[in-house]
Amino acid sequence: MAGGGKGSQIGYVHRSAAMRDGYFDLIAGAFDLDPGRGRAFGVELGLDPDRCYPDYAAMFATEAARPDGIRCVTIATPNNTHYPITKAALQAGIHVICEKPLTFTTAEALDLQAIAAERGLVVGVAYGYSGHQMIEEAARLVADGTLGEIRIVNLQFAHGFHSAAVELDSPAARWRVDPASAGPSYVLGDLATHPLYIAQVICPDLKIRRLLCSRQSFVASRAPLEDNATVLMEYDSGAVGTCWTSAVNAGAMHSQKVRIVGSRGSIEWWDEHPNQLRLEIQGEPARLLDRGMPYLHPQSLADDRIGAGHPEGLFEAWANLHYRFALAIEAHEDGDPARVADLRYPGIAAGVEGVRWVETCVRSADAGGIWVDYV
Ligand code: INS
Repeated sequence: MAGGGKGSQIGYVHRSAAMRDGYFDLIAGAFDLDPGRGRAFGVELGLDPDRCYPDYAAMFATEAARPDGIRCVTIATPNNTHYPITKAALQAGIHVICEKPLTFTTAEALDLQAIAAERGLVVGVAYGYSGHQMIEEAARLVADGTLGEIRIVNLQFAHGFHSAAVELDSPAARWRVDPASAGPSYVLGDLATHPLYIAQVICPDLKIRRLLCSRQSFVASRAPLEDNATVLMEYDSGAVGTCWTSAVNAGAMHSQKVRIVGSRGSIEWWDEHPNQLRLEIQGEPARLLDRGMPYLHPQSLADDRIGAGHPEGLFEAWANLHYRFALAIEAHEDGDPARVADLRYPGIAAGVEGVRWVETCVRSADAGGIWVDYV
């Protein structure tokens, strides 16, 4: 593991999800910019002190030379380090599971994609919510035509936790609003890429043709990084989309919602109630589909862990993705990546797409909120 040490918002979720099904073990880490604190953290987790490294470069060099060295690294660091750490890992022959957004620029993301392809390595991206069972069900309902032709994609990830300048007291918030560590955006990259990827999973045939973005910094000290943004999208098929993302939606919890509207009906998923999917067919009573129930598509039940009625949550969603990352890694190591061609997981292509989308949104917003082609 690189990053994810003391004070990290997400390190614990990464570790728990990776180890849930026994496919991964935590055996080495460069957990912190402060080597002493990183080492203490690793020892507390039960690691061999010799495998708690001062930095990622030392970890990759030493581990690559060990017969029992790490085969995969989780990167849970601020955004500005994703590109160099992922690149160094791939060059050392190590698979990667990286936080989003994958890089600052599309060019960097494409560079990683080329290296991963050349070396036959997996890069998984932590779009964790996409591992929820009901996202799979949503994808099946669109694929089997239940909704009819898709017309409207309505995305939202708008929490209220940063309605005031909490970054003054919170290191986890501070780097997110600093362009040096966060990159060209705050909420577009940090939040909106989650529902964006979910929409890609549910509607894989929709390709964005052009988009328009308007972004604001309601807490002025965050400028040029936005804490609120609205995006309009047009797809090749004639469908349209919107995405509202915010960290200043005062009073709201996560408010991550995905609504897909077709010519016959709509589905809606909300991450605060991830075990349910609302299905509304025009002219019929609305239905609330529940995780684990036999009326779901067999593929949606494939990941079922504890049967219907018991709430599953973020850890299970992330664990589902880690299970798929593990299958993908095995297939690549066997030299047979085609074996997992149908496996649905956020890989390098999803990482590239997220970065491309953010970059295009920023280009549109900074030109005054104009339509720009999505290329
Ligand atoms: C959000 C949320 C997301 C995470 C973001 C974070 O509060 O928890 O899941 O990806 O980085 O800022």
